[in-house]
Amino acid sequence: MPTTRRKAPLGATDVSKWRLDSQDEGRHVWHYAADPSRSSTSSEQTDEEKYWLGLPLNDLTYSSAGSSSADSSRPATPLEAARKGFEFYKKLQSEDGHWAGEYGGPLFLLPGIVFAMYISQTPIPQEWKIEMARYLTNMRRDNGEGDEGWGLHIEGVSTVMGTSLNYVVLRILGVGPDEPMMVKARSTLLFHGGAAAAPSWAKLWLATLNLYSWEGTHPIPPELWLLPTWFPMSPTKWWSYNRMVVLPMTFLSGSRFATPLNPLLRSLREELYADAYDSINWPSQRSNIASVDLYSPHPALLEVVFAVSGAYERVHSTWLRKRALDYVYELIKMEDENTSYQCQAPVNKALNMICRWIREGPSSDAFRLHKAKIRDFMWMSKDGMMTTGTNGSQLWDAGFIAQALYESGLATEDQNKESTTKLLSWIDRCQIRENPRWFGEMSRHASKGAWPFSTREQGYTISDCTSEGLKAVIYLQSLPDMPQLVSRERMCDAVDIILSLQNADGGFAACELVRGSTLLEMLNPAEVFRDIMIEHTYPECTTACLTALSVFSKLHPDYRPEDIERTSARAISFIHSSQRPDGSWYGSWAVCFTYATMFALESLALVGETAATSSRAAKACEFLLSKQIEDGGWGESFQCCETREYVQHEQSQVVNTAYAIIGLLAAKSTDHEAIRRGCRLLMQRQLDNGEWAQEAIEGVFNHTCGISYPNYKFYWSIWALGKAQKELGDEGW
Ligand code: LAN
Repeated sequence: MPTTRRKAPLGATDVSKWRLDSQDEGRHVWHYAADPSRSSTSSEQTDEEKYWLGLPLNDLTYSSAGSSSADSSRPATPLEAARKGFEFYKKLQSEDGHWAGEYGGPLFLLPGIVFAMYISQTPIPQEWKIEMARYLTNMRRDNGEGDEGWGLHIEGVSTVMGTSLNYVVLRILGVGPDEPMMVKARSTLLFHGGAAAAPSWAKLWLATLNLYSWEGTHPIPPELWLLPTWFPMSPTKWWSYNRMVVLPMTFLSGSRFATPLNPLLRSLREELYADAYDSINWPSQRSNIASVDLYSPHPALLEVVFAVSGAYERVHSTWLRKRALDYVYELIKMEDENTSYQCQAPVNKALNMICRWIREGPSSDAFRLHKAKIRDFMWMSKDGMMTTGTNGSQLWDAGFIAQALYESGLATEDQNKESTTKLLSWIDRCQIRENPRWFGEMSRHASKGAWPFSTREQGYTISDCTSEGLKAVIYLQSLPDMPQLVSRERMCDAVDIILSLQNADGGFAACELVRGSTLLEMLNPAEVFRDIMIEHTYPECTTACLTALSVFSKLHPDYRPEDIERTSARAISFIHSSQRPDGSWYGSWAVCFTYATMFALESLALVGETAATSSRAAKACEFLLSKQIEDGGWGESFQCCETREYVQHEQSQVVNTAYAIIGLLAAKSTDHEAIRRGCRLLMQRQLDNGEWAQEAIEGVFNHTCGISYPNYKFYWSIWALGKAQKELGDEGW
């Protein structure tokens, strides 16, 4: 991660004045004390707020770095360390029972929000401007020539996409072109070919801002949406995140909307390019993508499709275009209404907001409602203000914390009762009770009974979130004196959803069934990502579904027993078939092999396949053991996700170590000493106050983009430590 705490050109706000509202069903809304309409800002900052802002906690016993801890005695056993870890972590729990968190990492999300506000002339609050500029100042790379801009994500090298978009953001926020960091960023940009060589998503944003000619982009015709749903290329068969982003993109591309020029934009036209703007041969830029950005080059078939769409654009019927744009607009409206204007993720949130503004204007209800939900994506951190990957990771974190507490035994300890009861009640309220209003029209998978990744309001079904939510509820409700909040009927609804999500190969994808052919990946136009055209099946999601079905059927053996048995058997064969020759599994949603291997080993353990009984589990254990390093830990580099090969991180990582321990325990590995060494590393890394410090970025999507899961260091460590002592005994630590 880039060095933080640099001097930012617009300065900094007083961080002690920031407050987080997180009581409204887990919505996260940061606001600044200077706003007189908020009365709560006069209250003292909570530990939750202080922690995420990087300030010392209220009880200084729990403040990290340099504080004199009252309880600086080192825990003697893993369970003591887990208990101490949770004593700290409990302080960060929101009043309503969930844990908030900084869900940042990608560096192409803040630009979308800022551009949407700029284009629609929505004032950006001054404290946001200051803190956004501070964030980008802190996240800028500074590694010499060619790497002094911004990457795709906070740990990635400078790219044309990251640098061009964030440079424009800073100029909009009021940073001048002569600031030293802007001069450096510009030279990085020009070194890689200037904004002319931007990837297609960045080209589209720049064209919308009138900083790129639409002639320089491959047209994405809105008529795509008029294709019949049985047609192999129909967007209804795509991965839903891709589908929902391309939807407003076709609206903008099909209408060639460009914000009117003004002096700032005119100046940017000069700053972003190596050549004079008017001299650029735009059509020849369409497939010009800087090599530093290029992860998925355009397949030959895509170039053919682009040639056809380019030709079509020249001859298209205005009548059909109008019909297509009207239909696309209807779909945009439905996505907005289905998600109460949260949208599926901030990319389509920002694009939809612009489309609504173009059609209905600034004073429309739709635009007003959109504006009100921007705040859900703006997270204030110690480094400044960022845009988050979704409106948070609330349910995902809540589900794992519950299981970590249950499996470590901490859930039954008296001092944690209040915390676990609140957690259960939050997870209960987060379950989605109905399908969204426009669910058929939007080709959505059913969501009644599902749990989402973030909040119930956002409302998209996710297979593994449904499963983790269900397991968490069943575990917590099994504890003495816990209220029985989620009924059998509601658990059955969740099970119906899980069963409906299995694919032909036995595996589970993220949001929906795999609908399209893998050949559609040959049409992936987003050069910076891979495997985004259709859903794919994953060992992580499959394990979550399988284990949830198993935990549920122990509680309610009479509900759909044959279906559950058949589904589970097929899921296991997916886990078998996705194992790699070296014994590992590749992880798509976190870094990387240790993560997926942990999940897969849990699946195998369910059907009795452990190191002693199954060559598959034994091979997986060998793989894990071969990656343990001298200090007892495990550490994977982010490069694993990109190269799909194991690359050692320079340093062991708390989260990888925890995954490996949990995996080895699930497989009943007989190498107890390796597990103990892993635990000792986790204990050494624990600070005197019980917390663990932030290490490398934990998450990933689409193989290239890092995304932060800062809560992982807490609950995976607590889980691994607690489980290790439970299984290996109290002695010998
Ligand atoms: C997520 C975050 C959570 C993640 C898990 C639950 C961890 C995973 O097991 C299933 C897939 C899922 C739900 C997931 C899918 C893609 C998301 C939504 C993200 C990585 C968070 C951000 C990302 C989204 C697509 C970002 C916007 C970028 C685009 C390419 C549209």
